[in-house]
Amino acid sequence: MNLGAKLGKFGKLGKLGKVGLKETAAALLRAHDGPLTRDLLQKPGAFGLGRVPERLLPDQTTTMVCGFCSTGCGLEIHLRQGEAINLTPARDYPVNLGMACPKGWEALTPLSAPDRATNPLLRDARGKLQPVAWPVALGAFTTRFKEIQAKHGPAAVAWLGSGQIVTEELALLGAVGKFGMGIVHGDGNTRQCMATAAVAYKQSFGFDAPPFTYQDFEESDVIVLVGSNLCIAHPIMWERICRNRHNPAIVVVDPRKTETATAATRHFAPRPKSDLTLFYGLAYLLIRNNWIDRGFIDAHTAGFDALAAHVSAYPPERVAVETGVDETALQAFAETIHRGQRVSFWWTMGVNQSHEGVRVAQAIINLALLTGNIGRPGTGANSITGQCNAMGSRLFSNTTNLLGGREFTAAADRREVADILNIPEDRIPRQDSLAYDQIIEGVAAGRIRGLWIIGTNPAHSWINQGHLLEVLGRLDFLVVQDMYTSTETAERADLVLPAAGWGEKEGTFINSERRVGLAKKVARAPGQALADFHIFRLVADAWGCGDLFAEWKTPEAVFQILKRLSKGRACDISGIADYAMLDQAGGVQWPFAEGASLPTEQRFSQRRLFEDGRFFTADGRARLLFEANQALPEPTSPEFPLTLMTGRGNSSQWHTGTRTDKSAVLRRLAPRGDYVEISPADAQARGIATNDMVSVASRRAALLVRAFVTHAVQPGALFIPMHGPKVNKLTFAAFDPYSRQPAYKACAVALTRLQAP
Ligand SMILES: Nc1nc2c(c(=O)[nH]1)N[C@H]1C(S)=C(S)[C@@H](COP(=O)(O)OP(=O)(O)OC[C@H]3O[C@@H](n4cnc5c(=O)[nH]c(N)nc54)[C@H](O)[C@@H]3O)O[C@H]1N2
Ligand SMILES: Nc1nc2c(c(=O)[nH]1)N[C@H]1C(S)=C(S)[C@@H](COP(=O)(O)OP(=O)(O)OC[C@H]3O[C@@H](n4cnc5c(=O)[nH]c(N)nc54)[C@H](O)[C@@H]3O)O[C@H]1N2
Ligand code: SF4
Ligand SMILES: [Mo]
Repeated sequence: MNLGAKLGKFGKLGKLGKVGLKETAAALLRAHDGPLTRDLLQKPGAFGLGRVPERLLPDQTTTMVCGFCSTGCGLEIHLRQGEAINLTPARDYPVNLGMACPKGWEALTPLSAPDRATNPLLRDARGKLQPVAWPVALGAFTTRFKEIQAKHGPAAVAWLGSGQIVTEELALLGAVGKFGMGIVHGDGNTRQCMATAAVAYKQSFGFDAPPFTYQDFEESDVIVLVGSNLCIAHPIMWERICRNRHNPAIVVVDPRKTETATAATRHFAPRPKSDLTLFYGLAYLLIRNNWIDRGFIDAHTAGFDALAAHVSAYPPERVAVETGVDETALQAFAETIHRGQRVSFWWTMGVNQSHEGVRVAQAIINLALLTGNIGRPGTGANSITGQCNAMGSRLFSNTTNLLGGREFTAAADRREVADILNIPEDRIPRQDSLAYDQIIEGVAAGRIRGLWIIGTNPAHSWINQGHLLEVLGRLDFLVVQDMYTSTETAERADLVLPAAGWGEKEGTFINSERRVGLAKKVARAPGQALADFHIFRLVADAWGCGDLFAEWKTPEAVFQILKRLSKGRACDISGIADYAMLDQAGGVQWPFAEGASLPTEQRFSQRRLFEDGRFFTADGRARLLFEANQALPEPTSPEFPLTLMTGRGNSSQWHTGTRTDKSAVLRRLAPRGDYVEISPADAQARGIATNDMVSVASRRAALLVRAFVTHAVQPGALFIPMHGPKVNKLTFAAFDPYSRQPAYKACAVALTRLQAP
């Protein structure tokens, strides 16, 4: 089918005219991939465009994965003269089957925003950010960071990365940072998001391995969603549930009556942060009624007797008092699980962002293990991921673990990586990185003086913002590498490095179901902005360690390195030949070892883990793990009597809004300004009506927002979306002790109506 005919299918696109091969070739000539390192330093300005992959030539429509959430939908990008002009959801892609949410539909718009970073910016003597040429920027980067390291030791420079850049970039950053520049501490925004699930899986299953495939949404007869507002945060996963033909019971566990709870068949609304008690209470009932799978437990798990003893202290009477879920409801919940033939448990931030999140996640994992609901279609203890490449960052960012899920502290692992990468072993740190919050505290204490922030906006998104802003101000040198100059974090930088974004560069993302998908370059980055990949290569060269990474020339070359790093491990991707194979297959789920084959039709390309009941622990058994409840870090008090929860507000706003706020369509779909959800009881007690201006105050700050009185929240609780820039002024910096993930979803606040002037 020629381009005109192909695009003609989409009414929205209108008439495109003919795109001649000549014009395309000219576009290809204008765009080049060139050796972007030393050449570039000598010839600034002659770079930046990357290669338009040749496979785009024949039909001018190409499929690539979305760069917002972890669903990883396939989008068909329609090109004219080598550049994207529009997109439509891919119908054959096994993830989304022709669907996309508003962010996906609008994914190209943020690329042309006027506040794109087009030049490196360096703060001058008068404190103003001024455009500079790349060589000057790289000079400042290396001089300042090297000075800091020389004076205060290598660990005095740290980085914070992102689950929103491609795996190849994450691996290059991790390798250049730790093996090249001698940086000891690097972490990323995946800590805010997935650390709890990663640690829970590692402890329970022996590897950070979400077991499911999206087809499980369609195969289950009972679907339990915990702390997950799937309808707005992962709308296409919700669409997959809507395709389920087994008339499933859909059970939502969320203190709020969310969009998802409203669409469910049953909603349990426990008090905020009472999940651990609730799930131990369910385990109690399942065990007491003998609604468990003894055969599975004996063959494939360890720790049953101890768990049974532990949960015996959680009878329904206690659970009802502590959670607010009454005994009849609890009994019904247990029965629903028992009756299900294929029960799947799914969780997201309502679980991960908690002071005891790891144990809550494991309490959910325990329910799946106790009832043998794992390794079969429609089952599983399934953590839903957040960002498009949180899974890539969990495996290959060289931050929380050594490349490929290895240990920095294990000599054998270090040797293996040194051999695979052909680098001296003593370049590999022998210690774990500090976690994000510990890096921030390192800055506060003066141990960390230089910080390099890539693809994340902590000045908006980090917990207890007042403290963070104060701490950022103490840095000797702050480098921010972002697509935009206007982010709250970039505005505080000493040096801004302009980055290309999704759509302007190549590489792979790993989605929630472990599917490696391809992102492509379909647009030119503006001005002198460069792909993060090229920035990292330039940094390596400027630093003087470029030779160590001679093999890491292009994203696809790095993909080949990732294959070697994964070989023989749980996350084996050595069977994926190259990008072309990913492209043709509609992504490939790990593990996919050398020699494995794929079904011919993309949509049958589905795999789940643990079908043989063997887990990644040494003895092959999953661990049943548990612990006593921990006190809420900031309980309510007479002065601050309400619990504030935060999270996603709607399907068209993405986090700190740097991208989604640039689309007029998405702005239209989102509410204007900050608001707080208040229960009718709490509103009435304070004389508050919808649209009144109210103050929500915590011990740290007060926020003025619009009131939204709704039955969605229970008395005693409030909810404010995370998209407003000041929400985190209120939040209390508490962390899960094992995952060090911030507990964004509970702090004590007071609510008052502002008097009319
Ligand atoms: N539109 C949109 N989609 C997104 C994102 C976005 O910014 N915008 N971000 C992406 C990312 S990175 C992530 S991590 C995901 C997050 O996806 P979700 O985790 O689904 O989103 P949240 O709104 O943060 O939290 C989910 C729910 O947890 C509930 N909750 C709060 N406290 C508790 C509790 O104690 N127990 C229980 N059981 N529930 C509780 C909240 O009421 C909320 O409804 O979304 C992804 N998708
Ligand atoms: N109160 C509260 N706070 C929260 C949460 C909550 O539920 N409540 N949720 C937390 C969670 S789960 C998450 S994931 C975080 C997200 O927090 P952030 O990571 O701070 O949020 P984003 O807005 O996605 O920021 C990504 C930044 O990277 C830039 N960027 C995008 N693509 C690229 C690229 O390719 N290269 C480079 N160099 N830059 C790029 C964007 O412009 C943006 O500035 O927020 C956390 N904060
Ligand atoms: S659901 Fe997620 S991956 Fe799919 S289109 Fe929306 S933002 Fe993109
Ligand atoms: Mo997230």
